[in-house]
This record gives sequence, C-alpha cells and structure tokens, in this order.
Amino acid sequence: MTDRKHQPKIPGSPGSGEPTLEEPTTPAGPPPPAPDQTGPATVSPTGQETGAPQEAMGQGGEFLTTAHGARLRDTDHSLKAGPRGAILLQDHHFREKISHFDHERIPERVVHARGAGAHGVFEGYGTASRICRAGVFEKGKQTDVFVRFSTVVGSRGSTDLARDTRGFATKFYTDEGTWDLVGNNIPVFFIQDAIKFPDVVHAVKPHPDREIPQAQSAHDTFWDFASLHTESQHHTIWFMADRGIPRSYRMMEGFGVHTFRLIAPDDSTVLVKFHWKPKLGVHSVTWEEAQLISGADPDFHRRDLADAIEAGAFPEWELGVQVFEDTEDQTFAGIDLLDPTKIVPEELVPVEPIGKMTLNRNPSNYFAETEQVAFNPNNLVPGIDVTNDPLLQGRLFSYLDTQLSRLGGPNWTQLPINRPHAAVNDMLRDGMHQTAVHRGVAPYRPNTLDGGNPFETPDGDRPFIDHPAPVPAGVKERALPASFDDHFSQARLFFQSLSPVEKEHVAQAYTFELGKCYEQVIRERQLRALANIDTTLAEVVAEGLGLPAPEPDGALPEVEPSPALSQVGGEWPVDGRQVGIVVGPEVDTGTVAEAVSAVEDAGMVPLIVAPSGGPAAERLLGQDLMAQRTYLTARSIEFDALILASATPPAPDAAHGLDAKAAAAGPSGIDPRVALLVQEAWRQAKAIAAVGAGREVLETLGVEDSAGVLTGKGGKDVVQQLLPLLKAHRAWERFPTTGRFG
Ligand code: HDE
Repeated sequence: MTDRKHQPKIPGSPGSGEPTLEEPTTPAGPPPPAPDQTGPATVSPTGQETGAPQEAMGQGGEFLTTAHGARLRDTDHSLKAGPRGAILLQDHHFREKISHFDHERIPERVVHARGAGAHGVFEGYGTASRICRAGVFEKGKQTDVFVRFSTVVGSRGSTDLARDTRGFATKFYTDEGTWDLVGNNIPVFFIQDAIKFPDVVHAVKPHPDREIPQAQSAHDTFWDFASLHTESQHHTIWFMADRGIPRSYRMMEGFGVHTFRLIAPDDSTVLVKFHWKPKLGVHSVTWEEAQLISGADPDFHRRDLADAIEAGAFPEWELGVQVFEDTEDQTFAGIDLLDPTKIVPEELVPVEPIGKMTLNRNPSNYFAETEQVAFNPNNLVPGIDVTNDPLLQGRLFSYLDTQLSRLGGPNWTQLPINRPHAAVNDMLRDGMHQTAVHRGVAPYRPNTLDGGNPFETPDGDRPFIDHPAPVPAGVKERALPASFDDHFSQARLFFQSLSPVEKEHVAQAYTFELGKCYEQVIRERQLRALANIDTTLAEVVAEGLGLPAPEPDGALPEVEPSPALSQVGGEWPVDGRQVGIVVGPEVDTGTVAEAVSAVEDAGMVPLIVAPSGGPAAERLLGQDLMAQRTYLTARSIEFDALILASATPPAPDAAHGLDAKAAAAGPSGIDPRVALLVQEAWRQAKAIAAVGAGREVLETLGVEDSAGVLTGKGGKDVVQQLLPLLKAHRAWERFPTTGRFG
C-alpha cells in the first residue's frame, strides 16, 4: 500500500489514528483527539479554573462500562430466558443502553436549526477603548470565542446551500462575563417589531399541511407574507442576491443588525453598528452550484469550515463599528438607527476596525458544543448595552425563553460550552440538571449567615450598569414611529449598488422563487413590490413569469449607490481554495507533482481527480501522489478551479449504468464525466487551466478561448497563472447577461 507520509495533507480524514483492516484485539484506551480539535474550556460549572486537561471532559479507560462505571463483558447480546427466549426486564445494561439512546435528541432550534461551529480567539486592537470600557476591546487583549454559523429556515438535517439568510453568532468568553453578538450575514431584518417574528417564521417554514418545501423560501406562504408585508422587501432582496448562497462561511460578512450603545470609561456613550469583515472577502456560489451542492454534498459549508481549520487555513474576520452620536432622535442623515430594516452606507460612515477574530480549532463533539451552545443577546458585559430597537427588545425575551425548552431547564448556562470564563457568584439555585455544588446556606440578600456573600459590586470594580438612557415621553400604544414607514428606498439602494451580473442573478432568483408559487395573485402582488424597487427588475422578472409588469406606486427616489455592497471587483486571499487536478492514463506525474506543490505553497488544497482510485491510481500516479477523487466521485461544485493535466479518454466505467453522470455523453475522446466537470466549471465561471495534452480537452469542448481559461508550460506555471483569477473569485465576464442591467 501507499505510504501516506508522502501524501499532501488533505483534510477530512475521520479520527486521529490509522485504522487497521482487522478489528483491534488489544485494549489501548481512547485515541487522542485530532490535532485540529478542541473542546470547551475545562472551567467548573461556575466558571472557575479547574486546571483539568481536555481529556478530563471525555471518556477514559480501556474497557467498556455502564453509565455508572461498572465494566461490561458483553454488549452484543441482551439477557434472555435462553437463547430463543424473551428479553428479561432485569437486563440493566440493555435498558440503560436503549433508554439513553431513546433520549439522544433534543428539540432542534425553532429557527437556525442547521449550523456549524468553531472555536477561536478574538484580539482587541485598542481602537475602541476611547468609546467603550469593555475589557474585550483593549489593545492586545485575547478572548476565547465560539462561533456558530447557520441557515435560518431548514431543519437540522437540511442542505447548507439553501437560499437563505445565515446566522453568525459569536460567544465571547470575556473575563467580565460572556458577551454574545448574535448576528446575521445580512445587515437588515424582515420585520421591524419582534412581535411579528412568529408570522415571518411561520410563513417561510414548510407549509403546515404537507410540511414542504424544506429549507426554501420559494413557496406561496413566504411570498404571500413578503408581498403583503412590504417592510420585509429590503431583507428579501439581500437573500435573492448572491448573499443568499455564500461560497463558504469563511467568506461571509457578519452584522449585529441592531444599533447598540457603547459606554466609555468617562460614562459618555455612542451608538454603534457591528460589522464582521472576512479576510477572504465576500463570495458566493452560483444558483446552479447551489442546487447541485444540495444534492451532491449538502454538508458543503460545514465541511468547508472544518476542512479549512484542519488544514491550518484559519478563517479571520475583523470586527468593526460604525459609530454614531448618541443623539435624542437616534437618527443619522435621516436614517432611523432604531429601524432594523435600514443600513447606514459605509460610504457615509466608515467601519472602524476594533479587533480581529481567528477561528483555529474544530469542536471535538458536535452535540456537546455546536448543538448545545446557547446564544443570548441578553449576555452583555460592562460597556455594551442595548437600544430601544423594537426587534432587539423582543429578542431579549425570546432567547432565554427558548433555551428553557430546548435545553431542558434553567441550568443550560452550566453546559460546558455555555460556561462563562468569569467566576459566577449568582443566587440562582437548584432546577433540572444542576451540576454545580453550591456551598453556604444563604442564597439570598441581604444575609448574615454567609457573611453577606455575595456582595454587590462597587462602581470602581467594573460592574455592569444599565445605562440611564433617557426614556422618551409618550403614551402606551401599539405603534411604530412614522420614520419606519419607508419600505422601498433602501431595497432600491441595495439593488442599484450591484454590478450588472449581480443584478441578473437577483432577477433570476426572483423569477425562480415566484415561478415556484402556485398562486398567480401572489406573483402579481410581489411584482408590484419589485416595481417600487426598480422598474427594469420588475420588467425582467415579469417577462420571466409571463406576466405584465406593473407600474410603481409613484416616482422612484434617487438613491446614492453604496459600492461596498457589491461583491464584484477586487482581489482576496485564496486560503483553503480547492483546485482539482484532472489526470488521465497518459499523465506526466512530474507535472502533477509540480502543480500539487504549487497549489499547496499558495495555501490552497490540491485534489487529484483520477480515472479510478485504489491500486490502479497508484500504478498511474506512483508512490508520491494519491488520487483524492475519481471521475465517478468528482463534481464541479467542490473545485474553485480546474487543471487538466493530460488527455482524459473515457475510463472503463464510463457507462451510464455505472455512473449516472456518464449519461451526459460529450464529444468522443473525452470521458463524459470529465466533459461534464469542465462544462459545469465553465458555466460557473471558474478558472480552468490545461497543461500538455490537457489542452485537447479544452479545444474539443470549445472553451479554450474564453475568459478565465488558460494554458501553461508546466504545473507551476499554470498555478501561477490561475492565482489572479482565483483571487478575483470568478471570471465574471463569462456569465451570460441579458444586457438589460447595463
Ligand atoms: Fe434570532 N432566534 N430571533 N435573530 N437568531 C434564535 O434562539 C428571535 C433575529 C439569530 O446559532 C432562537 O437559541 C426573535 C435577528 C441567530 O444558536 C430564537 C427574533 C437576528 C440565531 C430566536 C429574532 C437573529 C438565532 C432559536 C425577532 C440577527 C442562531 C434558537 C425579534 C441580528 C443562534 C435560539 C445559534 C436563533 C428568536 C430575530 C439571529 C427562537 C424572537 C434580527 C444567529 O430564540
């Protein structure tokens, strides 16, 4: 067999050891964790350092035991009244094993059920210290974080590539208490008042009668709601745009959405909006890719995040703030800062970087960490406070409440991943799953029996102080300010800020989504909303639906585009990008080895695609190279670029019966699966390179002269040529356009 020591380190292998062909017979204890993994800090349920090693959080010992530690001799046979008899009630091991299994699931999150998490560290730049007293922002201060990214609509097992908003929730374990910044990858929200959250969620979730469709907004109830409830139009156009189908969690912006209040050491205050800026830029997949991914690799984002961290391509974001004066009207340039359906363009108020987050460790157990982590916008630390945004105000109730049923009681803060890294000295007691062992007799204040403990914190010792913000006089009523009434001008601003190709994608997305609705009145009503956003957009979508385009309700406002909202133009690092190197039976292994090294040197992941795997691939590639994919297992979606390293004649299994992809028979002389791979990559505007006889593949497929397709002298040369194309994410010119958007 191949000596794996010589192989490039392709992330994704399960476990930390080398499995053997035969089942091991000598006890050796649990294997160590994989080097890229870690668990929650080993603090006590009350946030105190225990000094315990990570292993102390998991199972130890060589032998299988019961849950109370008694060693077991046999776990494969239940205790029966004879080999053919009934199972005895007395079988404690059977009952314990099955009963625990019966209760392995907890309720999935009502929204954001599908997610992936990672551990990391946040380092303050010190630039926020003049406006905020929170220690987490101090220069050089390092704080542990856990981040969970998610989709909103789908169930826990749904596809990562649903067209949807993404959650971006960060838990900062600061030494002044835990701060949760529970944001999204879209800076505005569907609704302005929390009381409507059940309405929007019921509308976007599957229909209650048939429970379809899963993880999609392309259905009648969603568009029924969105078209009637026009304040959702701004949020909706963001996820109809490419932002709704990100290339990777590592390539998403994050937003706090609401306006928060920061309190300086001198008690002065400012209002801020939080932004996470990814080092790798903001990038998306195409809708074709999203659909293919949902079938071929529904774990695409989850895998991408874990693989990148395992490969050492640690994702990074800068945290930044837009800072506003804390005026009485809480408005900037006519934009009501309390309205969560509005942004303040970065061109008007730049985002000032205040720290950097690096995700550098994968969780060691999905359930214990990513599933049980519980975010809560109430988790604030001294110096960070909320505003009266009516959406945020409602969230302050909801998150605490939802954890009670999701995590089964009030002690969810004691679950390892939720434990603060600051000492906890509360007077909350008892309850289900209490794991702290409190001392003392007086969990009340005032007391003398426990020496008055715990004391309230004097001002000098950094207590959390609810900022005494003035409360505007008014009457008790169910109403919102009139400034919240403009539902279209910022949706227009967003659309006008996109490049022509991005606008095409928006038009296609609306056409697809509305085309999936059954009811024509719903399509017509949403077209009316689009007419109030952009006339051409409404026309193109109406044509796609075979309907007349409605007129806007009035003259559309002049808006100043915000170039920061477009994803096109610019260059970004290529860390962790995947390059497919396609080889055929006559390949020159020297060229492949050169390409593999050049891809690795650029911080990317090379994946060799060979006609088949196993010993045949080894005979073809030699000892030093290994095939990670075959013509049968490879699909365009997992490659950011392709290198055709040789001719690729049809392999012996290129028959429809053996691989459904072979049905897409292409030109003769090329394996149909390779032809499909190249054609898809071409349609997706990905960079494609060829070396040697690989050119023939491009020529036969008729793509050799298009933008982003290149040939080179050797493995290193083609990788060098590919780099600028990968930095730009796509060969944008290659996307066909209608020409209607400029
Ligand atoms: Fe959430 N949201 N939300 N949300 N939200 C939840 O809390 C809720 C909103 C966001 O990875 C739930 O623990 C209400 C805005 C993220 O665990 C629930 C309202 C933003 C996550 C809940 C909102 C978010 C959640 C479900 C309207 C961006 C996933 C399970 C007022 C700023 C966190 C849970 C994770 C999760 C309620 C609106 C972000 C039901 C009532 C706006 C990232 O409590």
